[in-house]
Amino acid sequence: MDIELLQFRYSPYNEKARWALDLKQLPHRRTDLMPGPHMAKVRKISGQTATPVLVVDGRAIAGSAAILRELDRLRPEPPLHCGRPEVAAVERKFDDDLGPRIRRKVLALLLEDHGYFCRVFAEGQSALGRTAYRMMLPLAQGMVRRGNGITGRAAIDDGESALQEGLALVAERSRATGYLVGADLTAADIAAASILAMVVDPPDSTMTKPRPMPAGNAAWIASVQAHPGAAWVRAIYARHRRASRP
Ligand SMILES: N[C@@H](CCC(=O)N[C@@H](CS)C(=O)NCC(=O)O)C(=O)O
Repeated sequence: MDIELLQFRYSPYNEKARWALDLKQLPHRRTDLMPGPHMAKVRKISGQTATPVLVVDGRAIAGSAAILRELDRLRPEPPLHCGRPEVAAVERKFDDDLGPRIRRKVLALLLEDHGYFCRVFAEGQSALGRTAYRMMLPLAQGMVRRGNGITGRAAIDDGESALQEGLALVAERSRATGYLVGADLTAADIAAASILAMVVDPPDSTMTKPRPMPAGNAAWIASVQAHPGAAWVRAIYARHRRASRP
């Protein structure tokens, strides 16, 4: 079986797909794309532009939830329990509601420093690719803002509300067993931890942002660390996400 993941290195939805591939130890290739220039290639392969896209023997599967379901089918162990309604409901809450809202504030802060934005999103590219990306960013940033719904101050502030809602949700749901649904890791934990990792920034992980970091970003990350929900994200990463390759 030939498996390729078309991905952004720094993205919670791509992190979900990588996490599942790593847990299931499925041999595969990863192709790093940069937000913006990725569009033509991803559209050609999958008919839409969002990453991650998993290509299995030439068949493209788009969307992290669909990818996790497919990986559970292809390699059932360890199970992610994607078919359980409660797992799917928590995954959907993070994927479709909290994730896009939190991401608006994450991207708005990253766009305050174009050099840093490029470090985060163009890592792993050739020197030429990185330079070209840095040069096009002043023009491309409008597209990033529009594409992600960053319409102004209210949209950015709403990202903070969504973050607090997500942290409270995982702190509450994980109290009994350490996991969000039942007593084992499921797609619900992977979705929630990947999305909250954008701000919790678990140390030495595939979602740790490069240092040094612009002050605004560093202050935001520092402000959440004492929350029990952030402690849960760090614990899930330490226990279940040992991969070092983004
Ligand atoms: N619901 C989708 C969301 C995927 C998504 O928003 N991907 C972003 C990166 S975080 C992307 O590729 N955006 C660029 C685009 O849509 O063209 C999923 O779960 O995979």
